[in-house]
Amino acid sequence: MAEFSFKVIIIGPPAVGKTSLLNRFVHNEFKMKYSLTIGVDFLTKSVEYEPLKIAKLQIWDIGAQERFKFLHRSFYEGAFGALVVFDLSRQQTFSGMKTWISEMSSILTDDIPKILIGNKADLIPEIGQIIDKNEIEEYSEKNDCFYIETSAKTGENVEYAFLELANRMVKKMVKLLDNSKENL
Ligand code: G3D
Ligand code: MG
Repeated sequence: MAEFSFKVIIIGPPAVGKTSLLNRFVHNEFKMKYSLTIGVDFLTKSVEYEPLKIAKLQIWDIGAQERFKFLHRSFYEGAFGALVVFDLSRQQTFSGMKTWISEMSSILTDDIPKILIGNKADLIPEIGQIIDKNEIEEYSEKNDCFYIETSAKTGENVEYAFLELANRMVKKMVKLLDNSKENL
């Protein structure tokens, strides 16, 4: 049985690869076409964050609802971790991603572990570094994120990103449980 179960959300501007990352992680596949709605609200996958220690991730993809701001609140509610995605091949998705972070912090009262993802790293050798790396790292640090570059297409770092998030959520949960024991 899983020791912990977490709601995880994937947020970020359209077409940065959120659904592709989720499908790469859960099904280990990359399809060229996903319909705007994936038809399910979330996918679950268990990860071994330490030998023989299992955490169950319930991962929510906002899908077509991203266009409807009034639906965002219920999407954020209960999330214990977030993957915040932008597209390394499109500069405007970096500022677009920031809007998602601010919206999330305005809705969730507690800070949750966040992995900042620069996706489509496979395109960099071809198109070069479009977004200033120092700027990304500075932003990441300031906003208490952990930055990872991934490719849903090749699979590079995808598992690592989810595992890193799982580890951070477990650490946070253990700390919260310890604190509540102290207060008993
Ligand atoms: P979204 O869920 O954030 O809206 P999608 O994004 O997962 O639907 O992906 C949007 C487009 O980016 C898709 O292309 C998808 O194939 C492509 N994509 C996603 N991840 C990567 C990646 O790591 N590398 C590359 N090269 N492309 C990626 P289409 O052509 O179907 O619109
Ligand atoms: Mg999608």
